[in-house]
Amino acid sequence: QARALIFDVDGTLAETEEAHREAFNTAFAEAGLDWRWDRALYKELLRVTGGKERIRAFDVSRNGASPQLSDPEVAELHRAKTKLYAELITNGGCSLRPGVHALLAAARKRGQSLAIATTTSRANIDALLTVALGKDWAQRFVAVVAGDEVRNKKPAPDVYLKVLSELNLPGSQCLAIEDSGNGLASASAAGIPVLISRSAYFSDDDFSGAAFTIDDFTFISDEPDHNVNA
Ligand code: XBP
Ligand code: MG
Repeated sequence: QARALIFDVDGTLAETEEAHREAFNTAFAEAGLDWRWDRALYKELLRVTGGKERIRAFDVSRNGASPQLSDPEVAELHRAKTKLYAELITNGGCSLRPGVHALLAAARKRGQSLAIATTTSRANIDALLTVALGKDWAQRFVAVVAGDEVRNKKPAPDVYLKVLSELNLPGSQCLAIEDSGNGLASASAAGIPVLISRSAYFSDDDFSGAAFTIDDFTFISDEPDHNVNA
């Protein structure tokens, strides 16, 4: 069995992208921009990982060589988006995907270490997991690495390589749990086998490089999620 399970966050632990999308759109409106990302457009934009990078890519796709926003303006817009996202998650909640609580509990029982490798920011992980797992959530994870803590975001392997060095394990002894083609590429490039759990936005990505592909985690346990939330 794998000695550690390394989890992606967005799309894998929880279906967060609609909250991200709403936060982007509210930030655009509050900044006086006439930008609006509907689901079809957001699905395309999700190919670009990272919120700041996604805003920049959209600006360039619209305005070519003379983008509307400077780098500091992109950073400020993304700061506002991050604040709005945390508010949405903290006030509205966002449950973990079905079976995730059971999977975390089962891994713990088996003695597997848990880790997180994500493109989003630490503030966003904190908002999500404080609601879902409680304020001491970080104690369950041996390593947590977020997007801005490495040079290159997924599909580059950086975030997974940093997790492996914190776990002090080779990739072959771990299992990455992901939902997107970019996540699969990132973990694979770090030498980690990947289990894909298909999510709302990425279900039609190419997962031929994955070790396993499943639709959700409900096979893990018959126990209702709330019984294994300890
Ligand atoms: C998630 C992302 C993130 C979120 C938005 O990718 O790409 O950019 O969409 O979060 P993954 P930020 O699940 O592969 O980590 O705005 O904080 O980047
Ligand atoms: Mg993901």
